This record gives sequence, C-alpha cells and structure tokens, in this order.
Amino acid sequence: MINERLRNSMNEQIKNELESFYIYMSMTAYFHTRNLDGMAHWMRCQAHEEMTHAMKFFDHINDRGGKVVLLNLNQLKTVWASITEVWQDTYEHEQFITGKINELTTIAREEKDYTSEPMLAWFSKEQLEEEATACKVLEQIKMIGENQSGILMLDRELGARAFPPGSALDPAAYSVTA
Ligand code: OFO
Repeated sequence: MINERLRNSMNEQIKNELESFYIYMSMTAYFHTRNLDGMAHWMRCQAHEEMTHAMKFFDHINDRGGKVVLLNLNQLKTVWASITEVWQDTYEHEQFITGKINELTTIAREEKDYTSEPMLAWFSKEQLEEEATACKVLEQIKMIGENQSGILMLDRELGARAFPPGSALDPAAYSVTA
C-alpha cells in the first residue's frame, strides 16, 4: 500500500504531467501559427511523452492500492512573444518538473516508501535528458538569432523526431482519409 503523503504528492504530479502535456500542445498550436511545422511536430512528440509520464504515476498509484484523484488543470499560456521565449519556457518548465521529481524522491525516502524509488530514479534520468535537450535547442536558437535560414534548418531537424510507435497523437493513428 502506498504511503498517503506520497500518494497525495503523486496525484499532484499527475496534474503536473498532464499540464506538461497541455503546455506542449499549446506550444504545438503556436508553432503552427508561425509556420514552423517541424517545431510543432517536436512539441507534439514531447506532449506524447508527458501523457505517458502522467500514466506512469497513474498506474503506480493504482498498483500500490491507492486512489488516483485527477485535479483541475490551470489555464496555461497560449501566446509567446518569440520562438526563443517558447524554448526558454520549455527549459524552465523541465527544470520545474525536475524539482518536483526531487521532492517526490525526498518524500519517498522520508516515508521509507522504497517501492517507489526505482520509478522515481527513472524519472530523474528522464529529466536529465529532457533538460539537456531543451537547453541545447534554446542555446542553438540564441546562436541563430534573426537568421531566417538558420531557423528553417533547425525547424527541419526538429521535425525529424519520430513518434513512438502507436502514439495516439500521431496523425497517422486517426486519419479519416487513411
Ligand atoms: Fe518533461 O518530463 Fe514529464 O513532465
């Protein structure tokens, strides 16, 4: 049975992960308005990952005999002043999530909930990768500056990210014309 304090914090984390999903879909929509379909695609792939993160916590609480409680999501940002601002927000958001994973790890240890530790260690590693990726793209955007062809090249590169097989966010999964 999952420790109650940890369960409550994991329910909060489901909300954080679903908000991550929502943030990245909002960024997807923004990039489409800027005709940066590669960046839109990258954000959509990222949104897929966030949904799977939410579900990992969802399943963990269930598997441990706890009750999942879905909390209200906040109204999120829908407009950005620049491409740089979107990537800055992405990097800051991933740092925020890393802080939340660290808090969960602290609670698991304080409450001696050792069963949760392997999953939380997986999230720590995942956050290391996600922060590093967001930071790298942000720094590249800063290097490119106002150079339009540089932005288009990066857009193409980010557009090459592959959807995980079977992703419900992959347009191929629900295309009515296919
Ligand atoms: Fe970005 O890793 Fe979950 O939130």
